[in-house]
Amino acid sequence: MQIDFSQLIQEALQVQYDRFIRIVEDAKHLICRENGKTGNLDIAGRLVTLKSEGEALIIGDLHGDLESLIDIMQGSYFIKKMNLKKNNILIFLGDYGDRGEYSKEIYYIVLKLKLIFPEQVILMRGNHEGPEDLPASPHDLPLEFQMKFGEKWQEAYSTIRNLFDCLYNAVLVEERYLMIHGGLPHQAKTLKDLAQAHHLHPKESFLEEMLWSDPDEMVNETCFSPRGAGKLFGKKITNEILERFNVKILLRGHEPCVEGFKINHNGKILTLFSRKGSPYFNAYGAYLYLDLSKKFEKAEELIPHIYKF
Ligand SMILES: [Mn+2]
Repeated sequence: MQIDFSQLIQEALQVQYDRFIRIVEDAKHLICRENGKTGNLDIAGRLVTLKSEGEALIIGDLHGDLESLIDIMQGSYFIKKMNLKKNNILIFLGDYGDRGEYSKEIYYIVLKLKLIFPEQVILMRGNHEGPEDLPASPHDLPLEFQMKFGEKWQEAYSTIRNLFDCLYNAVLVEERYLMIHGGLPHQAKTLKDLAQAHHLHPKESFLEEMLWSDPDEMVNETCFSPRGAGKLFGKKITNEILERFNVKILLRGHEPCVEGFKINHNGKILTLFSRKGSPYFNAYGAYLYLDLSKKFEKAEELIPHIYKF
């Protein structure tokens, strides 16, 4: 389908309550029911296994920064590429809203993209889309909804919260990558632990760690995170878990990076942060444009495929 991205932005900026709710509801029905093979995606629980063919555009945290999303979509020509080939996949690593003032527009745009390209867009869950007992702070989305939708804001808010429960916990590209918003769940044993992390929560800490944890160079195994949720995890955990799932590199978002990206744990982790401006310090945002058929051993080899803006 041909879509005009600048028209989609205008639509998002002007959207009224009824249409917003309809898009969120439609996306919720679509995403929550996704199961089994759909195009190049193979879905089990909330884990997507992706074929190692075609290309992927991978976008980190946006946090309400509409300008960065526009820069990425226009700079990458990826909508055109999705139109050309069904195996070109757009992946968002989560954290669409809060902090910037265009949270609702970003949600609208990514959900609309999912509805237009159902087999080619993967929306992952960030800690700002987490379960209600793990609230992220600041959480500006309710306030944005109040200003935009007036007294109907609560209905809009509970509708989008239901959708959050269906966003994806993890994406796996066999023998290559594991994608998770925050970090590696240090006691995960099977792919089912990743796929069912939301159902196992809060009994098991898998989901909390996947949404909230960060890699740390000083920690050996795990330790308490200053974020108050999730953990800091060390190289030993990274080596163990990546080996367990037979992948080389963890691709994640969650942490602001001065250059828009950073590498941890001897090239086994690449962090992407795809928004700029206040309240963060990073001079660049970055995204990754990846040929999924190629095998890379270390995150350093991905640097030529990272685009900074
Ligand atoms: Mn985050």
